[in-house]
Amino acid sequence: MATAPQAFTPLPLLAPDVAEWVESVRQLTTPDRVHWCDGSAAELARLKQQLEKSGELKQLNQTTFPGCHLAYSHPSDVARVEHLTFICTRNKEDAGPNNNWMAPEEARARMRALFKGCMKGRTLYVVPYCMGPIDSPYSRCGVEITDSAYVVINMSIMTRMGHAALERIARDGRFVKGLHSTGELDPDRRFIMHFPEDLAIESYGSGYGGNALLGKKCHALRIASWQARTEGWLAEHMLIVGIQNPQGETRYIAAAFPSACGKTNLAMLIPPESMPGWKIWTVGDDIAWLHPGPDGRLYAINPEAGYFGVVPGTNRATNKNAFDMIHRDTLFTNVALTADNEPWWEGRKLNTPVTDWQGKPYKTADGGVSAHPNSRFTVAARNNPIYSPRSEDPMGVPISAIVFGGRRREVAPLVYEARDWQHGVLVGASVASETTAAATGEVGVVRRDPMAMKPFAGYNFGDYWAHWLEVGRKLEHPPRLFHVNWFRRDADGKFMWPGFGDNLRVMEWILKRCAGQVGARESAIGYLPNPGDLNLEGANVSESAMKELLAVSPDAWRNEVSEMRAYLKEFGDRAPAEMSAELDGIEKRLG
Ligand code: OXD
Ligand code: MN
Repeated sequence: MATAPQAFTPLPLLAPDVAEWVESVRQLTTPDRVHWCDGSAAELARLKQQLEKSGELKQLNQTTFPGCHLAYSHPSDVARVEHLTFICTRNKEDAGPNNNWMAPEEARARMRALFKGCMKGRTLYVVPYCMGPIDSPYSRCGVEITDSAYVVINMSIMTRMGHAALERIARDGRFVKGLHSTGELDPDRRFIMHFPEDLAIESYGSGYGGNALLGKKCHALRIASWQARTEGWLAEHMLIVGIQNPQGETRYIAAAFPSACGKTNLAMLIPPESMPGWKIWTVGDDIAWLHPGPDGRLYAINPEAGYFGVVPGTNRATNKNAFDMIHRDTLFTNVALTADNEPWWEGRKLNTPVTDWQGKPYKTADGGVSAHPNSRFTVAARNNPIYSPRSEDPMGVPISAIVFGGRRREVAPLVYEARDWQHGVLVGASVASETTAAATGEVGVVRRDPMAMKPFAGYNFGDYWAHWLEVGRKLEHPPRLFHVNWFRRDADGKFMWPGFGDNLRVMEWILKRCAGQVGARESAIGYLPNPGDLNLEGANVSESAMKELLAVSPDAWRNEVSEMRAYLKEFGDRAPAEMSAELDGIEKRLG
């Protein structure tokens, strides 16, 4: 598999730019070997064997978890690192107050010093990948160079990786350059740098998730959002789901939620028993690339081919589809282990752990968690029992509604509809959420996370909202825009909405709104369901809870508007005037 150090192999002749770049990186990083990944099953099997031998990968119980493995990360390397993530545009204003910025020359110089000789004794893997179906005009390609075989295995699941991607790069004549090294896994020598003007990413010192699988957050969101702005489309942190009603009609919704608000659960939703005849199809669970289509509607593709999902909390009751899906051909990272060599996590329900997410003996009596709260599964989307065949459609799926959501104890009602696209852009920009474990930092603090893109927009949010407005103007039949909040709590701190499968009730109302089949109550903040229009048959929600879930408190919203004004101010002139006009409108309607 691994070849002697070499400058060229027959493959790169297909894409000479790739070969030149790989050679320059080889000279800088001085690996012992260079391996061009072809994406074959044999290659994958060899890589897994190699990591099993070195102890970096552990085979799990092959009777109950066939094809499944476990990897442990370095204990200091368990999540994305936003404070070490930079957007390096020539002009600081282009990165905006929403990003950390570093001048490109300074960033390049720092990274060059880190990468110099860093692959000595290691293999340099060249990973050509395509984000989106290979034959879609909406797909975009990249090449990740990495010294981590674990990253290669993840990329082979998460993207269309190998030969076909390299061929497409040769046809496209362009690709995103991603350079990654795990370095020493030293938090003081860790940076995730983005150079949108050069379509380039440089990541050093982490082997974890979004820091290291460069196709995902770095390319498909940060770099792609920049590319999308220059090309007239949107790269968004959204799931895409097909919802089939009992009449057999399927409509598609894209939905943006901050990390760990149940995106994967919504994308793989299981209808409650009291809603027979409904069916859900997953197109994507994390990222959507949205393009105005020839018929004036908005079309979405999922650029990814797999899921990198949070494990804890997954069980038969919360998400049976996901639970079943991760029982074969799944790579687990940082979960615990049972005595029978099965993966274990908090909320799995079955069995008990004997070792924790670092492989150390675990005693239940200690009270701490055994699986890391941000432990993950990497699994092919095709493993999903409700994988939508339309995921492979090169033209994508038409989007009827875009749904924004956050994790809010109060203020935001269960669901409301924006008055129009422009108001909807403000609604999206106002998304806020209580923080969770997916990013390092404090848990439980409310932070603004516009369109759930705070950690992922590759440029100034002011310009980003202007671009959203621009895309809306181009759409003859734009999707309707909504906001949901599954996380409202009562005075005792208890969740008021059952969530999970019951969220389909809200989706049903949303789709009825899109089809013009149901009216709504106009309020200062948008349209809310009329009492009785939300299908609650078989749901365990009291009438009084429902009333509270759909209430709009003028005081709380006046406060929300003034907070939002202060937030927009941070973006100065770059924040579109339309957004303040929308805030004026809400304030006026609040009276
Ligand atoms: C993710 C995230 O990992 O949003 O998908 O943090
Ligand atoms: Mn995400």
